[in-house]
Amino acid sequence: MSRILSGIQPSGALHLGNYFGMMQPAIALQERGEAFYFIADYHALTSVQNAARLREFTHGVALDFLACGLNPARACFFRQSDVPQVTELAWILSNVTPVPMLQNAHSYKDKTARGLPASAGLFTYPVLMAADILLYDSDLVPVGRDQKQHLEMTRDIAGKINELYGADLLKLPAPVIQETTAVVPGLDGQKMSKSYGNTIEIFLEEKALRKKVLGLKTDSTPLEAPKLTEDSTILALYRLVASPAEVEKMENEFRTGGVGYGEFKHRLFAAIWEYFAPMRARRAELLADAGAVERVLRAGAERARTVADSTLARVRKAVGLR
Ligand code: AQP
Repeated sequence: MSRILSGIQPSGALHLGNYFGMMQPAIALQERGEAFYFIADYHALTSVQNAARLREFTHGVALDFLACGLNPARACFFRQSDVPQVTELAWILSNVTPVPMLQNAHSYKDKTARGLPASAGLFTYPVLMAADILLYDSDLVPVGRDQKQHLEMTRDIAGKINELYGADLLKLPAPVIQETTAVVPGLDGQKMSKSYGNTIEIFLEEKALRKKVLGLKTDSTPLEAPKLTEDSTILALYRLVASPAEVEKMENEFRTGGVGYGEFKHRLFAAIWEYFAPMRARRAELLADAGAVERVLRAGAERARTVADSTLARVRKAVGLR
């Protein structure tokens, strides 16, 4: 049976990019293998440096993931920092990781270019991510396209360890990237991302969600004129949440003209609101049980630690740490 692993950072509220890029495929895969999903709170320290906020985001992301359909009876769901073994593996891996490889990481270059301090944590992020994946002998890693390069680095690092210490020591994982949702665009048409300030959060209040969606950037094509379907953010998002018939109708109206962007945005808002209605209901149920999220995370951590201990013992022995 395949082992599936994925993580999500508690660095803010979850958005449509997180949901369609990673959470939805991860939720679908939990039925097809042995899944390990975690809240990447060590990773979030690279950007969240306020203890109360980190705790609040960690709880919030866990709650939202469960509300979206993560089933703790199928998937082992845990907090990354509850299995600190991962940091020891990251240290071991860092010794075979070439600095130029890390210097080439798009995400590091992008984040520092946008003003995030170039800390050692941000720089070595891909090594910790490799440890996350390799610690659980993962076969498949559902991610958005922005994580593809990090997965390649994980395979390179595992390959180097295996070359040095034994061919089968670490399992080489494969990414699972769904082409249709590989890059979900944000309000300005760029990749939806917290650090671009262009996100549509899944669990916004109705009024706030409407306001955000109506604020989506469009060109100045007048109401009566035909509109371009290619590269339309409205259509790209609508395809994720509306039925095929609704999408076809909107595409036709784009081509023929006569309907304005304002009307399309209202329809997009309504479709997003409806799509997430069952998740909102489940979230309200979870909120009513104060200890529910914590219980799931603790049980998950216990199970994850068993796997982590066994991999780490194997690696420690192979590299000569005992
Ligand atoms: N726009 C997106 N399209 C498709 N997939 C996406 N993911 C994120 N944004 C998109 C996927 O979500 C998973 C969790 O990612 P993360 O925890 O690393 O969050 P993130 O990538 O840090 O999210 P942001 O909003 O882009 O945060 P910043 O701005 O801090 O980098 C991953 O599998 C990711 O691919």
